[in-house]
Amino acid sequence: MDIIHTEAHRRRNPSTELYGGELVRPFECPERVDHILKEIAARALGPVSAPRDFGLEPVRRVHDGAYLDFLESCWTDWRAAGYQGEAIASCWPSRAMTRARPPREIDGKIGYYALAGETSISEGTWEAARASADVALTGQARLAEGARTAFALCRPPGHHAARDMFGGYCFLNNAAIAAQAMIDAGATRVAVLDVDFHHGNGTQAIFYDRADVMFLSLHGDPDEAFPYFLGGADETGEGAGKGFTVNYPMPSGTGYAEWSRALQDALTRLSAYAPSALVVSLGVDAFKQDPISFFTLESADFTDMGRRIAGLGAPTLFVMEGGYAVAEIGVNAVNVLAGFEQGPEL
Ligand code: SP5
Ligand code: ZN
Repeated sequence: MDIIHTEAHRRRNPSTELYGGELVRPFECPERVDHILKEIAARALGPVSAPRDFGLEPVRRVHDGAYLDFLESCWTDWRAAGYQGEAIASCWPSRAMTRARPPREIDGKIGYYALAGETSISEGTWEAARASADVALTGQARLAEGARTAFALCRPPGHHAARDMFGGYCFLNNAAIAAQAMIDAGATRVAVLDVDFHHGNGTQAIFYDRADVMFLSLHGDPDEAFPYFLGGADETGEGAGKGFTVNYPMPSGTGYAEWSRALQDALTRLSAYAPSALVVSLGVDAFKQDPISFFTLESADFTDMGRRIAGLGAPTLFVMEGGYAVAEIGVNAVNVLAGFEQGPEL
């Protein structure tokens, strides 16, 4: 399997995440990628190559221009304001305040564009986020050139990022950017299957009113898990997109028996949709030892997950998302990819 990776992800290395009222070292850290690369090498999964530079045009197909300007200038503006810490939002256009437009000043601007306060913006974040989108786009290009599958080792992750919002450790929605690039290259039906523990609120919102990109997500029930305000089973799309969003929220303690039944249902619906390409938002935070999640998947379950996804028979781009049990992230992610290559049980 072709693997796309760049060391530019290291430019995303914040020292703070707002967690439980404290500033802690972020769960989403550079070592995550080291562990994945180590496992890729140990199991000879395939060649690792660098991304191409696609520029901002394919990113603009998904994200708002003023939002991209904000991401690019945020760190400079924050430092210019005289702050010593990393850039964190502290005021939002809440339900009580409807003057929802980006203010000129950086504190207001970051609150306008933030969907969560845990994620700091730090030096190099924009550069790393751009490189991460290029990793996804390079994977998409491999599929367009005829590859059956590729692994975009994206970091930072993307699925929480909406058209003009960052948060949940995400800035640019790599999976959505790749899916849109597939459409722009002529595909008429693309699907995004999101197996990250958290609901892919950004991806859902981006494609909510469209029938050309189906979105299916298995995740912790938003009643008890981040991102809390999207991801219910009653969200099924709107307008032309009605019926093309499918959510499987599941409660605390969910194990693979129940999780895989949801996956099987998703795969049945996908099979009926018959996409010309599939993007898998590959988070491995459904793992039982994940420090911020509450499903109980075992490492071996990730292999089975990959095998089942292979059963669809669609050209498949895997895009890395979350997973915070850092020591096991390599085994769990590569298990999915190796399971996919192995193919379904006959
Ligand atoms: C890409 C991705 O996986 N993003 C996840 C972002 C989650 N950020 C919020 C974390 C809040 C954790 N609260 C967990 C409580 C555990 N006791
Ligand atoms: Zn996640």
